[in-house]
Amino acid sequence: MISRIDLRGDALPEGPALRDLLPRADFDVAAALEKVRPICEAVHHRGDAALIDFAERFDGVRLESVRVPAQALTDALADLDPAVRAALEESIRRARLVHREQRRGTHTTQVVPGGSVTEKWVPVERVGLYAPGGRSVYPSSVIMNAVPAQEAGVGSIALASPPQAPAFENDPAGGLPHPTILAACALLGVDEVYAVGGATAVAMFAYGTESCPPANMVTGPGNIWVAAAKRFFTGRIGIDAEAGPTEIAILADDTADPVHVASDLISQAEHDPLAAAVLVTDSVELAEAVEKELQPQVAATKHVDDRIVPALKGRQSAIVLVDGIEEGLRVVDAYGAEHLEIQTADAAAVADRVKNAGAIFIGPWAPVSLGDYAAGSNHVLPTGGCACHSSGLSVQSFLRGIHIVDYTKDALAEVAHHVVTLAEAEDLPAHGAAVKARFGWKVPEGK
Ligand code: HSO
Ligand code: ZN
Repeated sequence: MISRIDLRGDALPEGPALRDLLPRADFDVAAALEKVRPICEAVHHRGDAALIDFAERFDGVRLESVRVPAQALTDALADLDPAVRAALEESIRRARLVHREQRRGTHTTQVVPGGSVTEKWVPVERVGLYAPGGRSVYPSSVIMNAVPAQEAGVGSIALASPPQAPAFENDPAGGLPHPTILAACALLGVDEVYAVGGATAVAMFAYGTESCPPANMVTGPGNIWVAAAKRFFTGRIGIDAEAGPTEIAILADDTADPVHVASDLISQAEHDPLAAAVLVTDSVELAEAVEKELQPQVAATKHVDDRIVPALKGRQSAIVLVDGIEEGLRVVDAYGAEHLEIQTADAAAVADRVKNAGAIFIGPWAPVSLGDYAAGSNHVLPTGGCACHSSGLSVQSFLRGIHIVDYTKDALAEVAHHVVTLAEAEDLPAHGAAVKARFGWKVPEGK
């Protein structure tokens, strides 16, 4: 069901060589880029008409308009199962608690008397959120994208999600995004919604169309086409990340419960045949018990043949055996998992030493699925090893820091000779002249 990589015995290699020993899915965004280019160009040139044609081709429904009427959101919320509504509301409440505290205030540094630099944080003006349809209808992801944007103070938030094909003639749900996505939007107060999917949604937000004003930034999960479209527009708009298939790594010792470890590996394998489930352990007994435990748990769940089995059997998943937790830490740092669980003795102390992970889950009572829905943490996290340089989605993702430089004449005079010296060293005398011009073309005496 899952392969083993045995790194015991010899000393572990360093850096990239260690990374090469660890499993990872192929996720070739560059190849997909060429295919999304004509789609993006069509949206650029033909606007809404292109979106409507692509919806017919990809989603099997001919839309009259891509904008979802407000009434559809109200209806979806009214029809939502009350238990799902209560769970979504609690998820929103907890996410708000955490994200509200991420807000940064304006800060001024007095560099010298009369010379200060203030950093003010300004929200992105307009953001387009994407919520996939099809296999991944995740209202929880709508929450994880909308809450940090709202808490950052983004003034204009729109959401796109693919229209559903009508299930029967005159199906009222045909042509609208999935009803739980619409209901989540209603709960969050996101009322500008478009029935547009995949790369075409990213293109709509990037260029704008007759119905949809352009956005400054696009965030949200998606398949490889969404990732490719985000790469296509990088530089023109802001993006969160090119999210790849989900990953769970678990660092565990012989104190871990194999039933929990197996269920957590399966929980993320459930997302995608390319999802990665990696157990790093120094305990052969645990490895064997987990291998044994996977069988009955997989047999008892859903999505077995299309996602879980291919994900666990894929080259991206493995049980990695190491000589002790010290080595385990090196392995999980080299891997840089999107989600990392620590199931060891003294798990908090071990977690404290981890350098690379999107999010860390400590001990037996913090499974990744808690974080997926209701811990208050964000579940939009760096994948594919990007955790070594990037963070998960946060309020900060939607803010720009602007430096405000405020110097008096005396404060400028004090440092003018350094500015002129550096300008000359860089062969940019006009830079120096811009300072000298303020002092009768002379360099003031420095202190
Ligand atoms: N684990 C996914 C997020 C998700 N799980 C949505 C359930 N629904 C990526 O972090
Ligand atoms: Zn998940």
